[in-house]
Amino acid sequence: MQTILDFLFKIWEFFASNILTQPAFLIGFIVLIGYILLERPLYESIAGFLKATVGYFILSVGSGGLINNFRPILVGLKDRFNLDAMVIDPYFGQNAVTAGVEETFGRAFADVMLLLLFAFIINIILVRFNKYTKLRAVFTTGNVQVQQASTAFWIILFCFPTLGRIPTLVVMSIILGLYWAVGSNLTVGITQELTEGAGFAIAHQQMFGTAFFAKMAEKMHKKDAKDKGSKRLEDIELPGFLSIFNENMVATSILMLFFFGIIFLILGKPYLVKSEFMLETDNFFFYILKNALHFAVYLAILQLGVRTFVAELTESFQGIANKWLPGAVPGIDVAATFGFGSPNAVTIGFLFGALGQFLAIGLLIALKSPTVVIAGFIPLFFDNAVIATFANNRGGAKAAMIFPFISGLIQVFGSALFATWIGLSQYGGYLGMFDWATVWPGFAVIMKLLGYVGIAVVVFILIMIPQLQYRNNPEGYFMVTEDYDEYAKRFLAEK
Ligand code: ASC
Repeated sequence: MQTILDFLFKIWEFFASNILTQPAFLIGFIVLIGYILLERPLYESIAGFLKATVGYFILSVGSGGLINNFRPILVGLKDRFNLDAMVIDPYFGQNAVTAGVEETFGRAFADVMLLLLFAFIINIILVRFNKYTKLRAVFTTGNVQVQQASTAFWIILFCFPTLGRIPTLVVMSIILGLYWAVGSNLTVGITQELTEGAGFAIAHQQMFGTAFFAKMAEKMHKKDAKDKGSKRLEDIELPGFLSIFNENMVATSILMLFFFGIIFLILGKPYLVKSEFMLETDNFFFYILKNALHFAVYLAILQLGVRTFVAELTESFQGIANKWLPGAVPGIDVAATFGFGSPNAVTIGFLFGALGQFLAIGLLIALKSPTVVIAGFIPLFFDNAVIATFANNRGGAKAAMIFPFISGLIQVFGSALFATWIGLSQYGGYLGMFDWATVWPGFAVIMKLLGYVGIAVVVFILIMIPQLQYRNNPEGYFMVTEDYDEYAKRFLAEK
C-alpha cells in the first residue's frame, strides 16, 4: 500500500513541477488535448502543441525580460538610500513567506504543491458544474499560483494559528480554488469584448481589480458621453510633432527614456558601477538609452508571443469545452491581454500607476510610517497596464490615466498596512499585487474577526459573486463564451 502511495506521489510531483507550475507546457498540453478531442490528425495536434508552447515561451521572454531588466533598478533605490523597506513584488513576497513561516508559525511550507493540486481540482469541479456555480474559467497560470498559495498559507495561519495541518489544507484549498475560479470568471465578459472573442479570461493577481475598474470606466464613459464623450487612446490624433506618439514603439521609447532616465540619474553612475549593472567604461547616456529602449523591445516580443499562442488556444479549447467543460474558457497570464486593445494603454497605465505608487511611498516616508515600501516592477507594470487596457477599452483615455493612478495608491497603502498587520513586512517583501492589497486583506479581516464563521462568510461571498453576474444578463452569460459573434450582435450593437 505504502509503495503504491509513494508511486502515486512521485507521479504527482512530476506533473506538478514539470507541467502544472510551468504554464507554457500546461497551455501546450491543453492545446494538444483540445485538438485530439476535436479529432484533428495527430500531426496537426502536435503542431498546435508546439506553436502554443513556443508562443507562450516567447511571451515569457517578453515579460521576463521586462522584469529582469527593470526590477533591480527599482530595488536599487532601497540600497542606494539605505532604506529599511519592504519590496512589493510577488517573488519577494514568496521569499518572505519562506523565510518567516517556520519562525513565526512553526510550520514548514512543504504542502504548497498539494495545496496547488487541491485548489486546481476544486476550480475545475466548480467549472464542470457551471450550470449551478455559473463559473466559466479555469486558472492555468502556475507560476503565480505558487506565489498566491504561499501568501494565502501565511494569511490562513495568521487567522487560525492553531488549526491542524489537514484542516488548514482544506480551508486553504477551498478559498484559493474559489478565488481562482471566481476572480478569473469576473474577467470573462470584459476580456471577450476586448479581444473580440479570443476565448480566454485573465488568471493572474488583479482579477477583481481589473473587473472593478472596467466597471468604473464604463460608468465614467456613460457620464462623459452625455457632454462630449471620451475618446479612446487609439482614437486620439495628436497634432504636429506630437503625432510621433501615435506610434506605439516611439511613444514607449520616449516615455521610458524619461521615466528610467530619472531613476538612473538618481541612482547615479557610481552606484550602478558598484552594483555591477554597468561598467566603468560604459557611457552613461548610452547606457540609459539602451535600457530605456529595451522596454519597447520586450513589449514587442511579448505581443508577438501572444499572437503566436492565442489563436491556437482559442481553436483547440473548443474541443475541451465541447467534451468536458461546456461554456468554459482557460484563464491565462494577464500579459496576453497586452496583445489587444491600445498598445499605448500599457505604457500609460504603467506610468500613471508609478505616479500613484511614488506619491503613496512619499507619503509613507513623510508620515514616518513604520513600514516603508519600495515599488516593485511587477505590480507597477502588470497590474496597472491591464487596468489601463480595460479602462481605455471601456471608458476611454481619461479612465486609462485615472484608474491606474488610484490603483498605484491602493497597492502601496494596502500592502503596507496589511503586511505590517500580519507580520510579513519584517521579512522584506509582500506580494503587493492589486487583489492582494485589497481583496485578500478583506478576507483576512473577516476571518480574524469572525473566526470559523468568517470562513463560511468568505466562501459565501465568493459563491454569490458569479450568481449576481449571471442574474445581470442570464441570456448573454454563457453566450459570450459559446458564441461570441451572436453575443456581439445581440448585446453590443446598441452600445
Ligand atoms: C507575476 C509573476 C510573473 C509575472 C508574469 C507576467 O505576477 O509572478 O512572473 O507576473 O506572470 O507575465
